[in-house]
Amino acid sequence: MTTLEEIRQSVENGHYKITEQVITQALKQHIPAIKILDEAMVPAMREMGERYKNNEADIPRILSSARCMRKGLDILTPGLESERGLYVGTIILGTVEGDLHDVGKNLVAIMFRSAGFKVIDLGVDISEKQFLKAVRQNPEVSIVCLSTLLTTACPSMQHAVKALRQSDTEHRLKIMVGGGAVTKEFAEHIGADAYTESAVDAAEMAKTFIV
Ligand code: B12
Repeated sequence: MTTLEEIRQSVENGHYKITEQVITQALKQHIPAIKILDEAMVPAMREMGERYKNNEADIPRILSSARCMRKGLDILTPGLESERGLYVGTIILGTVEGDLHDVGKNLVAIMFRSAGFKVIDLGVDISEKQFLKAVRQNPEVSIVCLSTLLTTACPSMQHAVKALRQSDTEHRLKIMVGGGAVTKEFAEHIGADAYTESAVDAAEMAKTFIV
């Protein structure tokens, strides 16, 4: 089994100590952090998502895999950050009110950081008021990213986007949305500037917003 396959399997099995060990080993073998993320960790989490959907994995199992992702990302972050270029800009990021999912959001944070952005990560269950406050307190922010995996939290996303637009009288903000519950059509409908399916594409797209 290759090192990447071992990482993938450890995330699927939910063994975070093994994930940490094998990732450390992979970095010693000079496997790029981005490759470890894209080719082992993200596919493993996707696979667990599929299994959960088909009732082949229960919640404790999913949480173990999510913990592997978190622990693994902690080790990968310095590598991803050193693969980046110069400072590009600042973004605010959060999962919208009513939604506690954070694996995808954390990946978005990592991808933006590795693309050279400073990321102000507000966390999960973030209300429109909290987004607005963060924008007010951080005048250097040019992009706000909202995430949701729950269709029941889509109205919160819509309200937050509307409130951000209304408060942005100088038109300095770009709003990006994503997460499993979001589609391109929904993003257009609520007036977001961009939607991408993956975190890697999100950071690439964001760069095009920065002149
Ligand atoms: C892990 C998980 C959980 C964990 C969350 C742990 C954690 N810390 O995040 C736990 C067990 C806690 C959980 C709870 C619940 N969950 Co859940 N969960 C999942 C699961 C299996 C995987 C999600 C995940 O981490 N995916 C991997 C990441 C990498 O993918 P991602 O988040 O989509 O992110 C990628 C992109 O979307 C994108 N992206 C993400 N955010 C953003 C933002 C921007 C701006 C951009 C551009 C891109 C972007 O980048 C990422 C990487 O490329 C999914 C199933 C699935 N197929 O997704 C269900 C799922 C999301 N959960 C679901 C549900 C219903 C729930 C519960 C309501 C269950 C319940 N009855 O209690 C609760 C809700 C709790 C709450 N209030 O939030 C449903 C949602 C259905 C729907 N459409 O509304 C799903 C789809 C399962 C299902 N098929 O039914 N869940």
